[in-house]
Amino acid sequence: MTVKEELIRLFEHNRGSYLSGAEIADKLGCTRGAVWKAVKNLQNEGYTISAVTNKGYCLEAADVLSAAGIEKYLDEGCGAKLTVYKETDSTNIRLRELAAEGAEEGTVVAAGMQTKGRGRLGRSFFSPSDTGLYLSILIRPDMTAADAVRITTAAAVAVAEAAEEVSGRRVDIKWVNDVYMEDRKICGILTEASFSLESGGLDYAVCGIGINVCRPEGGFPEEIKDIAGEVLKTPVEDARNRMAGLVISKFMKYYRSLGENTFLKGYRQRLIWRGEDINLIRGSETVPAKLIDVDEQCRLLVEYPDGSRGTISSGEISIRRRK
Ligand code: BT5
Repeated sequence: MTVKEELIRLFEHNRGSYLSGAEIADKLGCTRGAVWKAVKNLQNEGYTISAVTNKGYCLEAADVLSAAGIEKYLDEGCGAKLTVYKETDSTNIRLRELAAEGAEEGTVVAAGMQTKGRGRLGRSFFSPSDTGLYLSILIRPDMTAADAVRITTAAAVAVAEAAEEVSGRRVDIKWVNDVYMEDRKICGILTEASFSLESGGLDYAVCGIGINVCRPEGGFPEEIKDIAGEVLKTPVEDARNRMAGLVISKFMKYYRSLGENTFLKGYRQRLIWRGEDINLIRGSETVPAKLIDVDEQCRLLVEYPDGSRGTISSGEISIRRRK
């Protein structure tokens, strides 16, 4: 670990308290000059560190995403191995590379900003700096392609619970991969999987989660200004690290009991538009239906205008409420 990484860990565990340069140098086994240099580096990365003569250095309230910051909120034994970037193209792309190189289950790539955030079907996911949280979790489950939808649905429940805990507000889930608050999308989930040609089973899956924790400065761009929302109306200290720690811990908990569908109750409780008229949209085709529920396989249960019922697998279908 570099002096800078050790220093941020020390600061994170002593938030709000002053530590003298000599004390830090002693704890980290380096020179005071090296401490000063590391402090400067952290300040350049966006950490607010005050330096006061005769008192030392202090990490002020800040919301900078970091491995040490996230670790504070991880459940013991959750088994996550974190790599955190200030900025990257897409955490899913980064993690898929690591997965192909043999990275272990529980490897997580998180970023404070993405330049090529991806949604489903080639759509993009707006991923500005400072206000959003973008993370991907690697798992290597023994499951078939049909069962892989549970990964996305379990992640949606993990995000919903975390957002409720941090904001105190109610969260809804729109089948299959969107998380909503007050009719606005606060999170999208994209699970990308790689299958083994020999077994036909899953080799690995990368579950990518993008959350608008706060409102971006200047608001959301025109294309999504009527759709997107944020978890927190007013910023809360350390919100992104806390959200990240909670989401990862909750997801890993649900993942460990994926076969027992322990997340399904939480998914159904938050399922949006139950009993309402919706349109099922596949490409240019639109089919009217009523949303009934999700079944044990996380397929959408719908009723058509002629009274017949059907189940829809996630695939390439989107749903919209009929006004
Ligand atoms: C998703 O796709 O919502 C999945 C988004 C997954 C993003 C995460 S971030 C970490 C990881 N790395 C990645 O590169 N991706 C994952 P979809 O259901 O296709 O929705 C995309 C649509 O949501 C867009 O076409 C917009 O209409 C809308 N949208 C885009 N950015 C948004 C945002 N920040 N908040 C709310 N809605 C957004």
